[in-house]
Amino acid sequence: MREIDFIELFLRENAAYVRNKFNDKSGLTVSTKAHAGDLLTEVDLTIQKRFVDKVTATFPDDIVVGEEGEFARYPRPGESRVWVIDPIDGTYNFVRGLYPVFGISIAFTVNGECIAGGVLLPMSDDLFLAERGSGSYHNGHRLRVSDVRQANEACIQVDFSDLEDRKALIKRALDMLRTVGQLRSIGSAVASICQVAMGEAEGYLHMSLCPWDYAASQLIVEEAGGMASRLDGSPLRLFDNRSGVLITNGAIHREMLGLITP
Ligand code: 2AM
Ligand code: CA
Repeated sequence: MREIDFIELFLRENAAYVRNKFNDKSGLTVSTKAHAGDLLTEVDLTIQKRFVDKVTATFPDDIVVGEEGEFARYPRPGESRVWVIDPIDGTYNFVRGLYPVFGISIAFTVNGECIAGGVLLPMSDDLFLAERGSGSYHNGHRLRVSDVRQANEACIQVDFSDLEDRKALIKRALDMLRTVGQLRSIGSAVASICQVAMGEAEGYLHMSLCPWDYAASQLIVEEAGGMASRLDGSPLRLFDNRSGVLITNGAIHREMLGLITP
């Protein structure tokens, strides 16, 4: 089975489970991780476990890394075919019922490069798929970033994940916050990045993302003509122990980098 088809099948098969859990949270187990706003639910764990089991059954030699538990690690030397899952991106939104926007994100990587990626927003049934070199699609329609060329006309999304992130954003991105046309914060990196791919927003800035937060959506936005980098403009790679992420429609990328303090 092709990896992109495997991703699509898994996302479609699990959408109803996540929707049902969102709609009936009675008895839902929720715990905290790094801080009070960093939540973990049984849904995150169940989706990740279902995915690991399915990869093991279909591609027995492949590796899975992901946000939760022992899977939250980088690939080791020699581990080349690696799947990267964020079972629920936007867990806080899921638990609180915000908007409601959250996504399942799955990337297939070879030697640290994403080859195929998929994001599903279960509540709105938005499915994003991309294969390297073949474009990206939203519910079957080809995606293209917007052609907005100036930051003061752009809609930029940020996330205020924890206190350190907020301090870093204020310290390094105040000029950006004061310049851009519109600012939004919806609490799901994958949803925000896919909005850039759709041309609905022009950029996404986060001071500290993990690889599973952007592995799939980076490919989706790049295949739609967008651009992704670290905050100093260097290439955005998956497993390099760095964390700042700037994703844009490409046209405003250089201006945005100039609005971020080194
Ligand atoms: P998550 O829901 O998978 O944890 C807004 O919080 C966005 O930033 C979400 O996509 C969230 O992903 C991500 N994020 C990254 N680090 C975070 C942290 N320490 N606390 C909360 N959210 C974090
Ligand atoms: Ca998550």
